[in-house]
Amino acid sequence: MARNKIALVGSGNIGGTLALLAGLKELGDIVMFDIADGVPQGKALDIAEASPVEGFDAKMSGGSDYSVIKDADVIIVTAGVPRKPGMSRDDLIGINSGVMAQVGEGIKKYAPNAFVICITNPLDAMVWVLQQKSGLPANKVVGMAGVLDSARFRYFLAEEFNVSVEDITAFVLGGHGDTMVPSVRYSTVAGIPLPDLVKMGWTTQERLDQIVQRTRDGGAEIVNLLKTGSAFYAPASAAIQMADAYLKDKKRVLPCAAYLDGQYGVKDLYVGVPTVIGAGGVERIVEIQLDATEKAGFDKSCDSVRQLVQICKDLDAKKA
Ligand code: A3D
Repeated sequence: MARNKIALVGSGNIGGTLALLAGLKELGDIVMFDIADGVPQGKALDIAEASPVEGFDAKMSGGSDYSVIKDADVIIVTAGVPRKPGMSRDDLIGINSGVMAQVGEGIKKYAPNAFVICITNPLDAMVWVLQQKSGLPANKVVGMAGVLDSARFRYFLAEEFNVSVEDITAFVLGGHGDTMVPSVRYSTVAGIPLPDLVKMGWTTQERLDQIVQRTRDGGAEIVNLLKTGSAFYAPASAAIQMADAYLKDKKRVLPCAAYLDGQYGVKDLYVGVPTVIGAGGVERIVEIQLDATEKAGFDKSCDSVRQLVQICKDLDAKKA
């Protein structure tokens, strides 16, 4: 059986980490692409040279021509620019929407059967552009944000309760930005919902509110520490989990930026919701009953994503 082919479009900080993780997990052969000629080739060779030590078999290659992504099974897109301190994700829209248009064309031409995971920010708007420009079915184009946001939430909760990160499930809805909606009542420690843990005296509502806010600001916290770019280890881990779910048909229930066509009362928008990911791509959108506060937060988040998508449409119309 031939190995799967994983194409990484963008070979910067996240792209390099993706290649290493995909190699270590033996997800398939990996091809890296970037406009900065030499970088994808150099990183691919460097990681290939780690394979005898780490004990994994995967072909690693790189290039600057879209033909290298030909017939990829999975494509993970990080091409574009990241944030610097003082910038919001939305400040990236002018440059990155143009990049998504190019990447979409490349995917349409060379890998129309791929499962595409977008990471480039501002995420929910960029994955919308990527789906439009690639012409791939909406269930095969998805955005990574929820797995990362909920991982951050889980990590902060594990620290608060002094329990294993593995025993915490966390649930985050909405766009990847300041308006994201971490759901307290659907997040648990070994099945015990957070509001019950407050009643049990494990934490206070005030502490939980602080953790929710820290989760919302999780990206900015790293940007302010690094000063030269944004988070890359955890974002790469999150996208690899999604790729793994698709390649192994695991039917994982993962929060992703998925295309909504009426679910949650939203149409023609990518936004973070729980999904089932398996060999069919996004196989199902899990529609939970939102309470009034969650619904208000979710609607506000959708409005801000809608505004960004409109900016992308206006930029595209100007170019045409
Ligand atoms: P960085 O290390 O700068 O890598 C980006 C790469 O894209 C660079 O190597 C560039 O040369 C390359 N590139 C630029 N333009 C093009 C193009 N037209 N075609 C192909 N390649 C191109 O950034 P990074 O890896 O740290 O981050 C990549 C993206 O992910 C940024 O937009 C970040 O904002 C975003 N990001 C998203 C999350 C989410 O949770 C959604 C988290 C962290 C970062």
